[in-house]
Amino acid sequence: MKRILITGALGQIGSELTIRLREIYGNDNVIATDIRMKPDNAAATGGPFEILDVTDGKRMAEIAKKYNVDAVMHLAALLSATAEANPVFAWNLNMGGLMNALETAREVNAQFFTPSSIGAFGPSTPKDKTPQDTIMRPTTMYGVNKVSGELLSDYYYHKFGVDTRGVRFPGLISYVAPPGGGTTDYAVEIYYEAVKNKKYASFIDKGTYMDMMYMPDALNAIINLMEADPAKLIHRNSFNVTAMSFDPEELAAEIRKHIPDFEMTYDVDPVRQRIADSWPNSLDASAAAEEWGFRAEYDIARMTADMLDKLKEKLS
Ligand code: AKB
Repeated sequence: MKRILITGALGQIGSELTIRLREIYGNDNVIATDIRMKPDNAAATGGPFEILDVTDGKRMAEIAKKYNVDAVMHLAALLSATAEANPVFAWNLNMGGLMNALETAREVNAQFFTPSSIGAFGPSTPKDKTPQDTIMRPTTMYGVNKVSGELLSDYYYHKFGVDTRGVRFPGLISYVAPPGGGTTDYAVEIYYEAVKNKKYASFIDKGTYMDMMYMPDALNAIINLMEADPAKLIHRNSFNVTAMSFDPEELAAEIRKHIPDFEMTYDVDPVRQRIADSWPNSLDASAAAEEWGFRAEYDIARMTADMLDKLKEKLS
């Protein structure tokens, strides 16, 4: 990777990934794109930035050619709860955007990354230590998009030789840019509310276990996978990755170690609860560890201490 085009660069992952990649590869070698400019987002102002609606394949290819990119990182997508509320729009945006990004990578002969998700699994998937290769029959539009995306990426690899790579991300937790419209978002909101108000009403019920990961580990996973020796990759789209699995009660208990009077209540959202219930409790990430050395640094304790420190600073 020398010159990288990122779509959705001002979103939850992109806001931090763009900056990390600019540190590694140089400011001018990371081209951030998003559907709108956010002047207060450092990813938009610290290097090249272009407005791009990912459903416009012609413009995407033009930008890739203008900057002579050799890697495309396609992050722009609707998350699970938003996709469930707007399934047709989600199909058009998530799949249309992905097709355009794959076609762009094929046209300019670029390496390709796009994230899949724990949402690619469904109720008939084994729930605990979910294997890398297993039943994938998701019951959400987001999940249907993610499985289709994994298959399409494999298709572009086998049919056209595009160097496609991907990971199945769990819920991603960060203090920089908020997620929007996801099922795992409770695990981000809880920290903001703990710092601001010392209480939180969770829209996901106690006893609901989902995989999670702190953003620094997610960024390392993307960069290490993209730099991995292709000869060592048996799997490509996509690798199970995870750092921890917890339910809302366990997260609240961890927060109470720092904010003893933190109060947790429940106001369960049936739509997001149904989505969460269809996802695994915990993933087996051993294929990622074996094939490209994936390893997470942050567990729930280390992540919570860092999140609360950083948020106290940010919100003061
Ligand atoms: C979501 O909740 O939709 C995402 C995901 C797990 O893919 N955070």
